Amino acid sequence: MSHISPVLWQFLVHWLKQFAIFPPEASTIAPYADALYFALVGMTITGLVLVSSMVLIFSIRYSKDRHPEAVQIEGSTLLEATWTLIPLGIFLVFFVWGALLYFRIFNAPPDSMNVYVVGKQWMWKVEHPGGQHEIDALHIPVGRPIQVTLISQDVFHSFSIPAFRVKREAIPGRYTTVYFQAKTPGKYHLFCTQYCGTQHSGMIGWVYAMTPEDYRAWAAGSTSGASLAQNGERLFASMGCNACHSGDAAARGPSLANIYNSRIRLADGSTMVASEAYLRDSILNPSTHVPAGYAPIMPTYQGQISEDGLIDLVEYIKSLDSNYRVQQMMNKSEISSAQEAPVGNTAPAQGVAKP
Ligand code: HEC
Ligand SMILES: [Cu+2]
Repeated sequence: MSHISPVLWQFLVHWLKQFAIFPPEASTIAPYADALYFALVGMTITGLVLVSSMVLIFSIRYSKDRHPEAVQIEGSTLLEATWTLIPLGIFLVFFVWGALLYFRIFNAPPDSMNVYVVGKQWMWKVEHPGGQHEIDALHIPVGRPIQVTLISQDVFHSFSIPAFRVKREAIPGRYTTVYFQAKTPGKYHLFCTQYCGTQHSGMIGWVYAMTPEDYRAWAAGSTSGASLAQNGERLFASMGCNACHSGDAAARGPSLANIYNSRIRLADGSTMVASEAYLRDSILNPSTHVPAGYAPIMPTYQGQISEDGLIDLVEYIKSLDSNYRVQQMMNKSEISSAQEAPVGNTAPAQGVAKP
């Protein structure tokens, strides 16, 4: 088709690729999402052609000129069964196909690297485990599964990277996650796709997918010197949490070591898994789930800690898990060996550079 006009053709290809109508397939999931999308469009067009050509044919065949006298046609069970069962089959195929894809998109592999993203009127704040902060930008390595843990500081936002075929709501008061793995290094648009106030349209940013080496260099160069867990440790001390959570048996609050991902027995006899959401909730609403054997004396910290601070505290409590500590140490040694030179007395980026 390029003989029409090379310039026009180039323009069309460029426009389709660069703008939201058909962005590049830059993540591992993108071709699968597109396959489903095109199959749906294809089926819809087939249905459209089928129905409109039948309308046309019947309106000619049963027109007033050919059939001046109306004739009542009684139903046909076979015909009705056919046009019920065939579409039912088609819809079930799409249901199963869509569900399988959904599970793939929302279940991050266990080895994925977690990045926190806080939505806020009108910006995306990104926090890497090594303590790198970014606004309206997200640096990630290609070829590695990335899990984004989202939360909003005010209203509903929606985190969308069209080139990765990823979209997930950022909800106030609740962590949601989404996962992707970038394939091609490059710069991709990041949008908020939920109307969130007057400057919603300006809530855009860039995702920088980098080679693992470039990413490692970036992570080492942009660290603020303290990981999220280290910031959390500081906050834990300054907010007086360790007055009650000192870890020894006589303390008024339970020890927080190793509680992450463990099953907590509550005072009412039920149990709960101490997820990120559980930890965040325990700080803001301590009386909602009280662990067995403790009096509900912890004060609420509602309105006193920002979402960023809560992320730091949650990461700190997670770091009290011995396995997590080991993992952090391993990442740390990997990053320093990758740099081949120590970075003075600032702590190297932790937990970010596992290739
Ligand atoms: C006055 C003492 C006190 C202070 C201060 C305190 N806590 Fe607590 N905390 C408790 C007690 C008692 C419980 C268990 C009963 C409950 O949940 O109310 C608890 C429960 C928790 C839990 C849930 C633990 C579990 O095993 O389910 C977390 C997480 C937690 N606190 C974190 C914090 C953080 C973070 C701070 C500081 C911002 C803090 N606490 C400050 C006394 C305290
Ligand atoms: Cu928004």
